Amino acid sequence: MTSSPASDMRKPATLVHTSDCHLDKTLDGPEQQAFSSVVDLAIKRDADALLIAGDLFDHNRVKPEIVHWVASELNRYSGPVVLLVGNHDVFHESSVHNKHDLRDLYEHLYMLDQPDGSIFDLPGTEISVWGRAMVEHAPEFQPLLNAPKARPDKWNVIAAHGLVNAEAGRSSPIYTHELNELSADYVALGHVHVHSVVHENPLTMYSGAPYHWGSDKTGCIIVDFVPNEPVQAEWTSLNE
Ligand SMILES: [Mn+2]
Repeated sequence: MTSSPASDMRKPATLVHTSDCHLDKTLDGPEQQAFSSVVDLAIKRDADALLIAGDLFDHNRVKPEIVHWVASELNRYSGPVVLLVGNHDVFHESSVHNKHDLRDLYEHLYMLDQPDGSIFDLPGTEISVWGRAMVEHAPEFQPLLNAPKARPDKWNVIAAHGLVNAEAGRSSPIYTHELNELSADYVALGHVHVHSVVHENPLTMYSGAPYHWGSDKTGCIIVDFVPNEPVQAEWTSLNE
């Protein structure tokens, strides 16, 4: 969609998309086990990158042990990891991400930390990820505002944490008309804990949480970018 088939020189790439991990309380809790399974899947599928679309942490008082544990898990993978914040770990002054900067603990971490948006071209791959850091979960925060145009030499991914087609007054709204206007190969959403396909063009999905209480349906999304083919994104169970 971002270039004509004849000129598509991009190398194939695989991205693992997760969100809403809500790591918080204890080591060896179900949230931790599910996060480990996501890392296992990224390793097994030899993914070029891992994207966490917000709410990696459940709150801003997360103990340093949890943050160090996350870094040790990411080190098992060792590829580029893109981190967007969500409403549970918003990027304000007392954010968990200001107290414990994962970038100090994991050298391949790319943090979308700019409220007006930032973009990373991930090394070793042609995947590029843009997203806006949430500072306040409020109706004024528009996760997709001023998203950049896709570049033909990149797999253009947009990451956003918010609520699709929210009623007026809800926080961090994402609207269908905005999705229609995006130019991207894939839009990776977080916030809703159950996986869904939100939009077809560009392909837009909530990954769902790797674990959420009361459900045995835990998983994440594997996105395959192949030149001259539609983007393939498939929700994959972590229970197998
Ligand atoms: Mn959220």
